[in-house]
Amino acid sequence: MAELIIDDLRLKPIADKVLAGERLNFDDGVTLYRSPDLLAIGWLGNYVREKRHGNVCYFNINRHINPTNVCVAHCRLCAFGRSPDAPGAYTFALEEIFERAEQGVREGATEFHLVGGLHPDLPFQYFLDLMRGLKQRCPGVHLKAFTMVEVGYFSRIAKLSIRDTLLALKEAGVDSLPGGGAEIFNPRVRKVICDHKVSGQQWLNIARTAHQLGLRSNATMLYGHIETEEERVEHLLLLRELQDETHGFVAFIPLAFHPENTALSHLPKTSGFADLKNIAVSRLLLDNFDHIKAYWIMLTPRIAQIALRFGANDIDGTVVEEKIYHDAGATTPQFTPRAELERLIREAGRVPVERDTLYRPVDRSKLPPGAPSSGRERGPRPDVTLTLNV
Ligand code: V47
Repeated sequence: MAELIIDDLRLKPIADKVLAGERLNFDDGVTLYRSPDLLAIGWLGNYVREKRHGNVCYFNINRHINPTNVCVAHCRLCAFGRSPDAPGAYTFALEEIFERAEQGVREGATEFHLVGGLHPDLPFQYFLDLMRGLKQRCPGVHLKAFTMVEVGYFSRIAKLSIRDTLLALKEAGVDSLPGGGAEIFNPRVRKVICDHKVSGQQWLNIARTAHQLGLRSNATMLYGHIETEEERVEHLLLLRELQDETHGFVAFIPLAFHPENTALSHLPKTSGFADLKNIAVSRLLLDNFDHIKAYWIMLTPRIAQIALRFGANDIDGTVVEEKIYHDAGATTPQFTPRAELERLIREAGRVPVERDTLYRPVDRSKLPPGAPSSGRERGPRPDVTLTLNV
């Protein structure tokens, strides 16, 4: 590994700790965020990344499915949610989702990532039927479904405890939970960007309960809006504390705020500098998380590729259909074929490894007969736009 060159001398004691394998504290996190010495911070993030994962970079063959964009929360950060009668509001009938899922299986997907709006009229049963139907039709595919925010909402509408809501979801087929809805835990920030969502404490409690029930999850942080450096560090350390307790988090994904078409559209987009800094600082602070994901949809493939040398060891998957970021002005494609993900990874000097949701390598020669030999090679079929407005 090349030599570490530090321009910002405030980083020296932090570098010493990282090289000695010592845990960083709150003040270290704030210093890292305030320092302009991105190359030194990236070097340290990469050091930790290579110690854990060597040259390997993971990707997966997945498909995102958003059952509905109808949402009662009306978060200022969001461009995806709609009122039931607003133009563009949609809710898929279960059969439409099954059709998309079966297409995903034909394309070699090992994971469905399912998240959606907080719908005022869909009963909890719709989501249980959705999970059961998917498991029945696509038994080999991992269902990573419903954020802590959706679980909190289901528990309210079904009048069940969080524990019973999670147990019902697990029994219906949910295998793990995605990391969304965490945003920034601090109440000052939540009041502005997502005032009707579960609180930060509730998000953490739902994650804790899920982990206790054997459901693993991811975690995210939405940066680049009104949060301070201290609030970011506080968020990361709360995740680290819960991870010490449960070891239930699989991967952490820093998410860059996209302001277009949101109530915060006056805010600037994040810079490449901030995106890479967030990858590296999260790698350094989250010493008990195995995986840091550079989600190419949000970062762009260009920045995600560089992130593979700043602390990230995963570039996410093929995705196929993405609405949350594209409604908020993302200019990335919605689908990147396997070969292109592998090319991006190799060009960054890493070795691409296809993984499943829990980071077990996927051996396509061992998949059941009829499964695609190498995941999807061709682009998605033109979209099916059968929608049901309820
Ligand atoms: O929870 C919403 C964020 C999240 C905007 O777990 C926005 O593997 C930026 O959580 N600008 C959903 N961000 C995405 C997500 C995710 C993505 C990929 C992988 C995984 C995983 C999880 O997107 C939301 C919210 O934090 N979001 N609106 C916006 N305008």
